[in-house]
Amino acid sequence: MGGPIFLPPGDRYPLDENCHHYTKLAQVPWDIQKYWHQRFSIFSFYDWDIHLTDSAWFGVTPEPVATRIAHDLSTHPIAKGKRVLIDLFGGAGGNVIAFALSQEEGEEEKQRWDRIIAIEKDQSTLACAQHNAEVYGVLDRIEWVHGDSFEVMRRFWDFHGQHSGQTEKEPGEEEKDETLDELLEGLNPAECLVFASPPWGGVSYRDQEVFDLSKMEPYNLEQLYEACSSSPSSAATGEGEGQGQKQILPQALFLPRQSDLNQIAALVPDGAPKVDVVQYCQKGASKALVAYLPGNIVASEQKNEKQSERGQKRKHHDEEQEQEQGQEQEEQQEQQQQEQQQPPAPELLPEAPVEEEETSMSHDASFDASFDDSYIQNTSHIDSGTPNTGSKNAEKRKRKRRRRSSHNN
Ligand code: MGP
Repeated sequence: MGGPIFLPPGDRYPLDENCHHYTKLAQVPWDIQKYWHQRFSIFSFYDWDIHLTDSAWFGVTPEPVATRIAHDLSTHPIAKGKRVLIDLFGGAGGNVIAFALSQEEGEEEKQRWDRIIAIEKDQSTLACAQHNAEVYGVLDRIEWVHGDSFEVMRRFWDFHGQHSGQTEKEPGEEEKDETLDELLEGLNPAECLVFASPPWGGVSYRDQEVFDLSKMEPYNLEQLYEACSSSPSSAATGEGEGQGQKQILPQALFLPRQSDLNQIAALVPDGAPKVDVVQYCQKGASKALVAYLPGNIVASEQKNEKQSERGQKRKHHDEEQEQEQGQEQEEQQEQQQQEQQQPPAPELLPEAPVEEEETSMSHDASFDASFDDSYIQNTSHIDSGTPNTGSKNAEKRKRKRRRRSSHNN
C-alpha cells in the first residue's frame, strides 16, 4: 500500500468479498459466532445491512458502550475547547458512528464535533465503516482517511512541530497525497483530540491478570502516546506556541480492562492534571477501560482569531440549520395531518430490534498522575439497547438527507 489517502467527500470504497453481513449462524466462522450472537448489542441496526470483516468482530465496540464513551468524552475536561476528533483506528465504525451522533450537551441538534476524522488501514474494514455510517445516517459527518495512522500523525506533526521519529517509515511514503496534507495543515492542534481503540494483539489479552501495555501488539502504549506528541527537540528549538515544551494532544485510549494503571500514570508528565480511567461494563462485567489523558496545547491569540472565524462560519451553518428545523416542523405538522387521514407509512429506517434486557454500567476510577493504588470507584449506568439514535432521530436524518438530495437535483 502507498501512503495514506484522504477520501474526498462523497468518495467511498465499495464493499468487497471480505465484508459480510451474516444472517445465519451456519455462515459465521466458528471463532466469531460468540460475537454474532451479540450482534444486536454490538449494532442495534444490525439487521439494516450492517457489514463487518471477520477480524473487525473481535475489536468492535458494542453500541451502548460506544454511545456512553461518546457522551463521556464530549463532556470530559480533556475535551474542553476541542472541536476536532481524530479516531486513529476507525475499524468498522463502532466508535466513530457514536461520535458523529453525539450532540452538544443541552443543545439538541447541535453536533458536538465540528470535524471527525477516521483513519483506517484496512480497505475492506474502511468500506464496512463507511457503509455502516451510512446505515446510521452519518456518512457525510466523517472525513475518511485510508492508511496508517502513525504515518498520518507523523505528517500532522510535520506541519505543527517535528515528530520524534519513533515510528518506522512505510514503503511508498514518498507518494504523498496532497489533499491529506491540506487537511492536516488546516487543522489547529489546539482544537484537536485523539481517540484510539487499537488492536490488543488478539484475544489472549484475557489470559493476563494485569495487562502489560508495553507488550501490546502491534503498537504499545508508549508508541500510541508518542504519536500524539511533538518531538521534544522541535519544541525546544521552536518559537511561539509550545516553546521549550513537547506538545501533547489530549487522548482517550480504549484499552483492555485489566491494563496496568501504573503504566498509564507513568505517561503523563509531573504536574499534569489528573488522569481519569473509566471501566465500561455490560451485564455488570467490564468490557474495556478508557484512559482520558490530558494534553497541553493551548490556543494562541492568532489561533483564537481563526477559531472565531470558524465560529462565525459555524454560526452561519447553525442559522441554516435553524431554518431547516423550522421547515422540518412545518413538514411534521403536515405529516401529522396526513397521518390522521391515511394509514401510517413504513419508516425508512425502522425501529431497531430490541435485545433481551441487559444491565450495563460503568465504574469510574480517577487517579493522580502519581498513582498510588487507592483510586475511587463510582458506578453509573449505561442505557443498554437504547442508543441515542431512536427511530425518530433516524427518520429525521433520513428526511434531512432526502431534502439535501432534492437540493442537489
Ligand atoms: P472480548 O475479548 O470478547 O471479552 O472483548 P469478553 O466480552 O469479556 O469475552 P469473555 O469471553 O471474556 O466473556 C470485549 C470487548 O473488548 C469487545 O467487545 C471489544 O469492544 C473489545 N476488544 C476486544 N479485543 C480483542 C479488542 C482489540 O483487539 N482491540 C480493541 N480496540 N478492542 C477490543
